[in-house]
Amino acid sequence: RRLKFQYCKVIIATSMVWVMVDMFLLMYFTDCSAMSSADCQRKAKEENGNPQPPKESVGFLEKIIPQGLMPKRVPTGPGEQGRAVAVPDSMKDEAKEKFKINQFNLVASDMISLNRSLPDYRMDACKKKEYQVSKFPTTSIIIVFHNEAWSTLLRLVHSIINRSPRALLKEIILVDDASDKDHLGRQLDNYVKKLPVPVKVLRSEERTGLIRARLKGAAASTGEVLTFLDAHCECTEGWLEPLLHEIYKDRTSVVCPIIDVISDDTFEYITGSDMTWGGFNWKLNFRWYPVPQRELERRGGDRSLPTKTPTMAGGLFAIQRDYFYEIGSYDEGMDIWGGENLEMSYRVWMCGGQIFIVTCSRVGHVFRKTSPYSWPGGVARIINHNTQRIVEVWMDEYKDFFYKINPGVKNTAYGDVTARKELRKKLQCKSFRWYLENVYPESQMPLDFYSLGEVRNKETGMCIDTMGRKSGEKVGMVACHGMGGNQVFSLTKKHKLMTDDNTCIVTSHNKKVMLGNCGGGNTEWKYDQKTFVLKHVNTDMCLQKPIGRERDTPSLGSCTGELSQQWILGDMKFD
Ligand code: LR7
Ligand code: MN
Repeated sequence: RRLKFQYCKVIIATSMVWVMVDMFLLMYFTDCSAMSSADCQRKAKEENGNPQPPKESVGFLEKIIPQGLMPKRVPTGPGEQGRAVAVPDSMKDEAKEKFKINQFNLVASDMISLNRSLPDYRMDACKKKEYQVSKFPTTSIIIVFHNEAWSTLLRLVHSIINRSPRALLKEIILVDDASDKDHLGRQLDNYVKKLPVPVKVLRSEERTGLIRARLKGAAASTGEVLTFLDAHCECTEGWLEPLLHEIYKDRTSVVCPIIDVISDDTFEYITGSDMTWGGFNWKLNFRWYPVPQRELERRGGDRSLPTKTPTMAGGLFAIQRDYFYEIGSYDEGMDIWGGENLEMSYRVWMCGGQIFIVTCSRVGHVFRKTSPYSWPGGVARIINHNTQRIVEVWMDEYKDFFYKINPGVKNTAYGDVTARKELRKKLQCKSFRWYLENVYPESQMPLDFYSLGEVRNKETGMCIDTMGRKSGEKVGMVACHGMGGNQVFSLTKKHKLMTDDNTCIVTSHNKKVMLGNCGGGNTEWKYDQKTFVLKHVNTDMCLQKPIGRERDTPSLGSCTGELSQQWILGDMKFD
């Protein structure tokens, strides 16, 4: 009997311990890992459909449980483990309305914990790498924002704190570019004071644009490396070490993580490919393209090694602080948004540095379809202004591609670029041609070309026009408008009639004139500058005006050399 009593006592004691452990874990699983218990309760309410930015909150459990000892959470809340969030039907109207504020689903974002968990998305080879973290430079993380939402901005800050080695994280610098939202004022100042990492909040009274805002952040930084992030990102496990590793090895390396996609609708975390790199087209739009075979081979097929990239997207990268200034930081003459990423890409490569996508580092970014904020002076004016500053300083004769396709831009003022030209001279930077030959031979800009501009038929006076169509569709022929755009073609020295976005004039198997990929077949044309004839090499036939019922597309015919087969090409440079 006594034994039985003892036995009962043990059971009671054990159950009590378990109840306590349960309570502890329950609190934890409700995902309050960086909140006071009051905030935790509020959070639970929010997750029940009353999203509000938390007023105040402290690094609660993070403070009492030392880093590294945190138990692995069993994530249950909305969006945990990077899952998509379903906005309840009762909130769909509100979600639709609030989408306009930031051009993403704010209601969905507000439903997700600021500490949401994410899977470890790295490839196995990356997880196995061991880094000499103690030797690495420290970093300041610079985040500029204009009217960013509370939940996206703070979820980013929490993801940095939760997933970066504390010893490497010197500080986080938030640069408020003249936001007018209440939650980004004193509420933000108070919130960040309680975080376990130093956070500086800098404010601009006037809207300066992201370029000058980043310069302001950089000037206030004390870390050895500057890491820039857009304000609506989330960092994943192990994101920082591989970036700093590259800079530690070579201070002239500018490094980007793989930029994964956070859905603007559901906030699902969707991994991007490690097989894309950055390029650009004639309009100087930044674009992702497949990494060419040559670059895969350079890495010996090891996809966990950093990929050299001709350009970077611009929002997410790390650079050694002194090197950032040595290489010319940013062009302070650039306004609001746009172009600074290509400017920096050309500058770094042409002036002796290099740019990598570090495939072991993954950071998510909310990609938006349109821009949510105001563009003082108009979108076109700002982008043309910034882009002209790039082409005038860095692109040498290749700037013609941009101007031909956008002739109207020449009328936009772009300010004074002499200081940037002097920088280029002082740093003894190489030519844009060198860049195309050595860094970006896959570029859509032909190294050498005979002509650049309209392709005008001598008999009809009409021009070839892509009509905005794609590869595989027919080519148009309409009145020449002299406004560039879809009527700009280049006859390259590889004898291709090329237009923007790697599209060429080709012929189909039934001898129709079509748009096609420049890397495909049937792309060669020979121009005779005396007879003005454009002969298609594979068929030995000539390009001519539309015939028969097809009145709006050029055709192929047996070569006669008559006026209907004669063409004037824009800006001819035959030698
Ligand atoms: O006036 C402004 N002031 C700001 O502080 C305008 C913007 N900003 C902030 C803004 O709040 C955000 O944090 O600047 C950051 C970038 O602005 P976004 O998010 O509107 O830009 P984006 O993501 O559409 O654009 C990409 O191209 C930009 C060109 O100037 C910048 O380089 C962005 O950093 C860049 N984003 C990325 O590279 C993420 C991946 C997107 C791609 C491809
Ligand atoms: Mn962005």
